[in-house]
Amino acid sequence: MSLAETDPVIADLIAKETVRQQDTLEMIASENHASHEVMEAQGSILTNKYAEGYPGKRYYSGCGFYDEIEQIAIDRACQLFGCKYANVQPHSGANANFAVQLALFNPGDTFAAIELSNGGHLTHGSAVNVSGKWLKPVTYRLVEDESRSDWGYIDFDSVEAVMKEHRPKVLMCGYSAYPRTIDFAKFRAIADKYDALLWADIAHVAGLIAGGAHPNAFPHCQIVTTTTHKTLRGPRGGLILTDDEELSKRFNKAVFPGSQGGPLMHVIAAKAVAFGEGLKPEFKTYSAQVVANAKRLAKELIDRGYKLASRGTDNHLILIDLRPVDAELTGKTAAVWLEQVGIIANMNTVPNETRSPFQTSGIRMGTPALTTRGLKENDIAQIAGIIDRTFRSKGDQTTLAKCKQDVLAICQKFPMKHA
Ligand code: DSN
Repeated sequence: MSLAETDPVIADLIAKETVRQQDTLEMIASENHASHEVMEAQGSILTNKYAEGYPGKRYYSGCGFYDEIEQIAIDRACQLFGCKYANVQPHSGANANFAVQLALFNPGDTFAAIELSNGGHLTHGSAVNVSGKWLKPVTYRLVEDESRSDWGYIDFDSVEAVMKEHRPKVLMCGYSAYPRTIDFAKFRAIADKYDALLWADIAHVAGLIAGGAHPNAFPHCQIVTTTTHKTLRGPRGGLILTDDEELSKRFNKAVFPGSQGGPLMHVIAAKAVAFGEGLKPEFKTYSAQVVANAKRLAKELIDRGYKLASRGTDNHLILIDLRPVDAELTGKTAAVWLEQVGIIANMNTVPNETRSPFQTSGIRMGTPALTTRGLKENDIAQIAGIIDRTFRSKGDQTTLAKCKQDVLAICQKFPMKHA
């Protein structure tokens, strides 16, 4: 029996979502289209088994094939990122970060990370997350002075200042909305100076690192966490990496039994498949194209009068400040208009933000998913034109309808391969 026969309601919603993905341009910087093979592993019978523990050390019988699968995932992750130890069990990036915090800190301990409004993540010390409730984050910032050529880049003076003042035991780098290359070596020099461990959350750039389009976090960082579904294009999940045997043992304990129960073995198999894809030469081509596409998007929008955080991008994403083009247009409204025309993106705060995080003056956009569909620079230039017409439409329905037709034509030209 098929799902369509046994549960037509859910089957119908999946079918509708497939059409939605096919007929829209996915520009949320943290999303991608996983391969059919990744989804095949994720949708397999491996979901049936409990396998608490680690390869060779399980609590339940019948885990022989699961040991092999998990070990392959671990080995491929280590090969992909050039490190010695991997825990492939975190259910998400947030779970990976929580496990690292559980392993390293006692309640009330201090760690340094970027301010959330400057491109960080909830798990990097937000007051509404356990990392901010139980720990004491101290924060550094981006360069705020717009007369400087490095405006919008990491302000390493503020990194050094926060380390000097608070002497936290961990310095975190890695961001959710930072369009520039992360200088891991520079961070390590500061961490070493203040006897801190360096932890990179590479969730956004993991695929670029795997494909050689962004410098590697190793050997500079002692701790690396990531998601597996963004630029890395795997199943939704998390990963912890290190070169340090002692730390790896602590992380393993913190994942299980510290914070998770049975591993999602179907997802771990899908991670193994994705890491295998990441090791192929085609993934290098893909990662380079993601960056080339983002750079072209940045150029086209700057040429049309938009202000971009840090004035451009080195990676897969851009942050558009809408204020110079339309002082009244909020990120929230712009995202609604974009969705109306079939372009999916999210509102985002921008440097020197004047609005609340629920309205914002900016939009974050990325190119990982479009690149998976096969779009290249000239296609991106065409999309930049549509984005510009959408933002300048003042919500005029005739203009938006025309933009939607143009989006649909692009979607039909580049069908989603994995549907
Ligand atoms: N929600 C993710 C993002 O969009 O960047 C971060 O986890």
